Amino acid sequence: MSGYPPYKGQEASQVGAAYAMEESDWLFPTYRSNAMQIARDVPMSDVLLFRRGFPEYDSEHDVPNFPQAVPIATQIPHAAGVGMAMNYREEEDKAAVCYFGDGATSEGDFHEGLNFAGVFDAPVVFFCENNNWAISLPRGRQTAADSIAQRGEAYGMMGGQVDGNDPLAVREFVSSALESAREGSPVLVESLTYRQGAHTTSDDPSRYREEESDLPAWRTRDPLERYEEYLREQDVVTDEWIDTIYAEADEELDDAIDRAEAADPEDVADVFDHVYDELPAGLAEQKEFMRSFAGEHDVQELDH
Ligand SMILES: Cc1ncc(C[n+]2csc(CCOP(=O)(O)OP(=O)(O)O)c2C)c(N)n1
Ligand SMILES: [Mg+2]
Repeated sequence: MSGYPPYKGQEASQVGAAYAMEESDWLFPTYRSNAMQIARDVPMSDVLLFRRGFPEYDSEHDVPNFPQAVPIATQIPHAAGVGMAMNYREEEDKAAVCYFGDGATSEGDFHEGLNFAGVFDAPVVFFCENNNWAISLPRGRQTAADSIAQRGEAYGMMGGQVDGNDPLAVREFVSSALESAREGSPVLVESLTYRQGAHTTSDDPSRYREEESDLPAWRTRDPLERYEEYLREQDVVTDEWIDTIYAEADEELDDAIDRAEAADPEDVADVFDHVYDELPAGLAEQKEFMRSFAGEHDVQELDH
């Protein structure tokens, strides 16, 4: 894979939000929201294959998930536009959840998307997963505003914060936000969580984040451990059940890795497709060059 963005610590936030959605609602994911996509029926092997350069979601699942956005915040105006389209088409039962990070809120697309959604009553929940980091930039340097949620007010929409390490709280909060969105009032949700791992597998957080900083406190609030403890206290799970779940998850993951590794490498010249209906002459030439270059060289070399 060219690199992988982990989401350890953000599982509850993502799965809680995904479970608040109806199957027919649209999800606008990013490279980070893989737990959300898996909860929305995207096979784990597809998530891994995407990182190997394969087009997304070839498998037969028809849950309305947009392709994941890698350019920061570009999905926000897309979600506003899809929400407006739902209004034009009088699809009153539908809504969209647009996922993005704290860093995305400093992009122009954030402001344009929320502004359109506010003016045109788009049925969209803007789900900002504030994991406290945008690569090496901490949340405190991202905005001088006290919260991200309060920025919703500037666009005439309700904004609210939720404990992103509590799956039940997130589910509850996003459910009511979706209800409001379906009635024509979009909502900005700020899910408070923490990126426990590196930004991606090519990042080294020890270069900008002290191990002793706020990490230990957030680790004690790890959503998986906390929820497991809660379920145990409620006496709704047994040790045996938990062991089975972990064993099944391991097996599922092994299978996904096997599938992802078994696929032949993609044609590197594919990067030229899917932008233009008809490739302009200059790009067609470059595509041919890329093909013959790849034929003469080890494809792996091109990864660098
Ligand atoms: C338009 C654009 N600018 C810069 C980048 C490089 N980049 C990749 S991830 C990232 C930080 C995003 O942080 P955040 O929105 O908080 O999302 P997170 O990675 O924490 O999920 C940046 C700047 C990009 N992908 N797209
Ligand atoms: Mg972030």
